Order: sequence, then C-alpha cells, then structure tokens
Amino acid sequence: MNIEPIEILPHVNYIYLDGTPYELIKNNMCGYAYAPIGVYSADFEVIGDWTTPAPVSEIFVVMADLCELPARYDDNHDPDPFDILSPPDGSTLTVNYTTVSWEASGDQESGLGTYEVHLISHYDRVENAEPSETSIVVNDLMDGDYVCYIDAADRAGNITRSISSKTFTVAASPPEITVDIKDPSGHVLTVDDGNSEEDRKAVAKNPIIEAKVSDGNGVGSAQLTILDSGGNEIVNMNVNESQLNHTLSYDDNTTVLTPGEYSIIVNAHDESGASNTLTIYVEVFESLKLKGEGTYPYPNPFRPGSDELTLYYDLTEPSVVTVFIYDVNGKLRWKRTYIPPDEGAHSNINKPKWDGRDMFGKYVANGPYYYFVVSNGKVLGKGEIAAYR
Ligand SMILES: [Ca+2]
Ligand SMILES: [Ca+2]
Repeated sequence: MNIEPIEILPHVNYIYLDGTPYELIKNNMCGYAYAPIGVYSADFEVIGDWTTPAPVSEIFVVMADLCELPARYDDNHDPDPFDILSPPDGSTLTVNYTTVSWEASGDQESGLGTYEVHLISHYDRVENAEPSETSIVVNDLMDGDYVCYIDAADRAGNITRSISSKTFTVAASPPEITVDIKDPSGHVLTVDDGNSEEDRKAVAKNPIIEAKVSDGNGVGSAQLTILDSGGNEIVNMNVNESQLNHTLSYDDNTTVLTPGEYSIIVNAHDESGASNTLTIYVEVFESLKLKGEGTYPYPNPFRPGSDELTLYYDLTEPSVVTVFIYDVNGKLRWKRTYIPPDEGAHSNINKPKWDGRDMFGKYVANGPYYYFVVSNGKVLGKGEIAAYR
C-alpha cells in the first residue's frame, strides 16, 4: 500500500469519512497525522504538497494505519428516537427466556455503537446487541418481576432511551430449597436435592437444622416437618408471610432429637402457585461410632510414589481422630491426627490420604502394613494395606 501521511495544521482534530469523523492522531515527532483510506469530505487545512492553506471540501488521503488508539468522535447529538416492542407489557412468562425486540434507532454523526437491553429485577442485568440488530433472546431469567428498556448508544457515547419500557413477570421455577444440618462442632452438612432412605445421613446429637427457601416470585409459605421412624410428627414449623427468602431454623431448645431415624421434610409454595418439597433421611446418633462398612482403604494394594492411598470412614459425629500405620514388624511408620471440622475428623464420610511416605519422608518398602483409626482411646477401625512398587 502506498502510504503518504499528510501534514495538517495544529487546530485540525477531525476529518470525516462517509459521515464518520476520525480523530487525527498527531505525531509530535514529525507533525504528521494519519487516517483511513477514503474520500474525505471535510473542511480542514493542509500544508505541504496539498492545496494549501485554503480549506478543501474533498480530498483523497492515503492512509497509514498507525492509529492504535480508539477513535474519538466529534458528536454531541443523541441517536434517533425509537421504542421497545416486546415482550408484551404486563405479560407473565412460564419459561425462563424471552425475546426482547425494538424499533431501529439511528445516528447521523458517529453512527450507532450498540443497543443496551436493560432488565431490572431483584438484580440488574444488561445485554448488548449489535447496531444492526432489533431483537435478542434473553436466557436464564430468574423468577421475578422485570422492567425492560433499551438504550441506543452512538459511538461517542450519547444515549437515547426507548420511549417506553415493558414490565413482565417470570414465573418459571418452584422455590429453591436447601437444608444445612450443623453439628455442635460447627461441621455443616448441606443437602439441596434430598436423599434416599438407604442413604441416610449420619447426624450428631443436638443438631441445628436450617431450611433455606427462596423464590423470585416470593415464597408464600414454607414448612419444616420432622417425623420419627414411626411417622410421628416431632417438629412442625411454618411461615405464611410472603418474602423472597425464608429460613426455618430448628435447634434443640424445644424438642430434643433422641437417637434414631428421622425424616426431615421441607415444603414451600411460591406466590405464583408452584411448590417444591425436599425430603432428607437422617439418623441421629448418641455417640461416636463408625457407620456402614467400617474403614476402607483405596486403592489396595497401592503404589507408594505413584498412588495416594485414601482411607474412607464414616463418622456419626465430629471427633479428634488419629490414623496410625505400622509395618509388619509392629514398628510405627506414620501417624496423623485430624481435628474437627477438618477432613478426617468431621461427621459423615471422611477421606484422609496417605502418600506412602514414612515419618522421615521416605517411601515405604513393599510389603503389608496395618492401619488403625483411633479416637478417644478407642479403635474405630483397622485393616491391612499392601504396598508394592
Ligand atoms: Ca450522535
Ligand atoms: Ca417461582
């Protein structure tokens, strides 16, 4: 490309190509400025080989594309008026997406840069559309009431807001429910999709149970029920006040959960009539013990240096636990103590790891090893591990 910079007078800052102004980036070293190839219609003064110093109305400039700075525009006029067309005002959507459409705006000076689609609800969301677009599909809308309007922005940042806005409601989802069961030690078991009777969660005595319910349409009512193994209602808590969020908290101030099996049922309705129920099966234990299969090392045999051994065990309540590993001669090779609520010491399934190094940091030799899981002077579980490399 033939590049010929033009020299311009200091007060000339913009030239226009097809109605679009380009800021001239002045090079202080040589006093040249550069602009894109094209026929320019503008009044500016040039000196040098060009017609000078008179203003010119049309000039052909060969460009040096050296301007990496963003263009700034000499444009103080807002884009043309326009209006939003959809979604229909006052509509209720039972799906979590919608099409927003609008009339085309326009801009005579710097040109349209973008449309900003504003969706104002419990949260504010902005989607951008190209200047050539007049509709977009907005996905993943949360439940709630919305006000939607469009801002057309030109390239200089001048904004025209759509003449009107649309209001609509999304009512696509039932209330969301999560339950946190807190052990007195602070360990939290969170359940958000329920469990089966076979997969009962172990819970320490005196748990604190918190059911959190939320819905963008407003939670109209929520209920926490605890049934014992005979189906008797032990606890029944209700709220019937419309809020976006409710938390129902059970602690043992009123009714102590004695050891045994329970089901925790949380039910909620939103203000649009959708409902949801979460059921959690738990077993409350009097004191610490191992559940299920006892302890389980994996992989076994394992390769020190290549594998990590994971020791699985399921505790009924948080407790300080020490794992000992002895070799075949009865010599202690490794031990580690775990403190609640850390991995290895919390209620439910623990998965502490051993990388196969002894207490001096050396990988142990091939052979059988014996592990013991001990808490409070009591051996909870033990077994054999085979190491080979
Ligand atoms: Ca403008
Ligand atoms: Ca809802």
